[in-house]
Amino acid sequence: MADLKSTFLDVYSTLKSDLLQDPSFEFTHESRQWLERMLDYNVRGGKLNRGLSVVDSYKLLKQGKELTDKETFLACALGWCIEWLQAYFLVLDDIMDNSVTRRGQPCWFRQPKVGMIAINDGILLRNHIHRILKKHFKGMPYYVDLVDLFNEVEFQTACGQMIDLITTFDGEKDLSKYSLQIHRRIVQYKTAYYSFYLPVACALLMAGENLESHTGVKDVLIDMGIYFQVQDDYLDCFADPETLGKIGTDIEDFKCSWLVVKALERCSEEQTKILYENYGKSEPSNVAKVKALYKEIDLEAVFMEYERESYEKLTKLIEAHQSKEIQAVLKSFLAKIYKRQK
Ligand code: GPP
Ligand code: MG
Ligand code: MG
Ligand code: MG
Repeated sequence: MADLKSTFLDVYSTLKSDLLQDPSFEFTHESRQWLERMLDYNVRGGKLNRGLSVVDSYKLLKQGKELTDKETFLACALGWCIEWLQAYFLVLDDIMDNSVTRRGQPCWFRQPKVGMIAINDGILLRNHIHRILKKHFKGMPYYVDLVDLFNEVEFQTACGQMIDLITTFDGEKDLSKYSLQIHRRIVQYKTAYYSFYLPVACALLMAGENLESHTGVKDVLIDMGIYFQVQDDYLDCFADPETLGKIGTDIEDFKCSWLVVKALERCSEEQTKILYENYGKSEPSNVAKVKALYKEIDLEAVFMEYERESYEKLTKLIEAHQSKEIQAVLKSFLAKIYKRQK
C-alpha cells in the first residue's frame, strides 16, 4: 500500500512537470512558479482516496493480475484527474461557502496575494484534467467515453452545487422547506457522482467495460456517496477541526445539512423556535446555541444509528452482486469510509 502511494505520488510529479512545460502556452519564470505553487497547495495534499481507488479498482477488475508499468501509470494518471477535479471543486467551493481552512491550511483564496485569482486557478485546474487526458489517453479506444464521463460528472456536480447554494437563500431563509428528500437530492449530485461513481467508472473504462452494463454498480455507489456526505455533514459540526483539517461552516451558511434536517424532525416546539432563531447566522453565540441544541437532542446517537444501518444496507446490496470482482471493488470502498474521522 505504501508502495502504491509512492508510485502514485511519482506520477503526480510527472503530470505536474508536463503541465509546467505545456507547449500551448509560453511560460515565463513567474507564471510557471505560480502554477507550481498552486498545484502543490491544492492538488497534492488530500487523503487521495478517490485517486488511489481508481488504481485499486482497476487491479481488482484485473483479478489481481500484475499490472504492466504502462497500465499502472495510466491508472494513476486517471486517479490524478479525479484529484485535479476535486481540487478544482474545493478551491471554488471554499469561496462560495466562505470557508476558512482546508486540509489543515488556510483555504487557497485566503492566501495573501491569491484572493479572487483563486477563481481563475480553479478554471485552470479544470482545464488540466483535459490536458492530461489528451496527452496520455488520446490514442485509447475509450478516450471519447472518458472525456464524456468527466464532462457528465462535472455537470452533475455543478448542478448539485447549484441546489446546495440556492436552497440556502431562496428569497428568504426558511427552515421549513428543508427535508430529507431535498438533502438527498443535493448530496447525490454535489458529492456522490464525482466521489464514488467516477473512480469506478474510470477503472471500468480502462478495463474495456461498457458503463451502460453496470447500472447496478452505479446505484450502490450513489448510495455510498450519500452516506459519505452525511458523514461530511456530521463531521462539519462534531469533529475536531484539527483532525478534520477544516472548520465547519454549515450552520453559519444555513446549509440543508443532514443534521438540521434530523433536528427539525426531533425538536419540540420550544427547541424548533431556538433553531429558527439561530440557524444561518455567523455570530459565534448563535452557532453555539445551535450546537448546544444538537447535543441536547443527541444527534450524535442518531448519527451513530444511521451509520450502523447504512453499513448494513450497503453490505447487503454489495453481496447481492453477481460478480466477485465488483463486490471486492465496492467492499474496499465501503471499508475506507466506514466510521471515518476525517
Ligand atoms: C461538497 O460540499 C461538495 C463539493 C466540494 C462540490 C463543489 C462543486 C463545485 C461545482 C464547486 P461541502 O461544501 O459540504 O464540502 P466541504 O465540507 O468539504 O466544504
Ligand atoms: Mg459547499
Ligand atoms: Mg464547503
Ligand atoms: Mg461539508
